[in-house]
Amino acid sequence: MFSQMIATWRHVFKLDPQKNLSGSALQQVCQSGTDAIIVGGTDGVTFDNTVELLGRVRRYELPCVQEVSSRDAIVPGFDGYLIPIILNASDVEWVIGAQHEAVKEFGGMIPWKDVMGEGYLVLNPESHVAKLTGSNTDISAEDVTAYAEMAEHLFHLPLFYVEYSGTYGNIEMVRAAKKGLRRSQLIYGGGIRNAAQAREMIAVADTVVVGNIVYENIQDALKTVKAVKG
Ligand code: 1GP
Repeated sequence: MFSQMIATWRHVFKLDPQKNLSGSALQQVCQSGTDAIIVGGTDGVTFDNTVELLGRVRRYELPCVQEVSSRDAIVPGFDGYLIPIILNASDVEWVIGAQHEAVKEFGGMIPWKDVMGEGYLVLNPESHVAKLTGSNTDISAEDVTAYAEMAEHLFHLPLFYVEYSGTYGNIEMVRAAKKGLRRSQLIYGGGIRNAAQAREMIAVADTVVVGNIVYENIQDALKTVKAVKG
């Protein structure tokens, strides 16, 4: 079951369908011992480039899930689907609007047992996702704890994602999120570029997500797996 599978994840790589990754780098990523591949990105994600990346990852045995950012790019055949709900977005489109449109369009075809909502907190003001969603990133640790409590107790979201996409985050903010959670799984992603950073974040978060460094320095990316999983 999707929710049971995701609960075991400690380390995942997030691959962007718009970016180029050689066959050899993809093989190393998929055979690194990471728990899963998330396919997703903010810009330029299309049905075609998502299908292509899914097909390449499917040559390996690990789970592959899609993080949906555009309803036009939803591709059947993933092991599961993650639906971001941007809790600190100023534009309601990214809290409930885009999701509503997608459910209206695909309702009867959605395999709900393979779908999970992620309460996202976007904290890097320079990131594409922060700009796109108008996220309010100027918030305190107390705000973060309150968002986490709301995600778990009001919205019953199984996943809470502290997103610093593109920059390494403030560990105190991750601790503040953890403070607000009892059952929901805490995911951290953003700017992990080496083993030490991965180790620091996994000491607080339940799961760490490693993205950009895969495309910049594959060897350093691979070292984050061992740092997290030992
Ligand atoms: C992005 O949280 C992920 O959604 C990973 O971030 O690409 O900065 O590693 P990076």
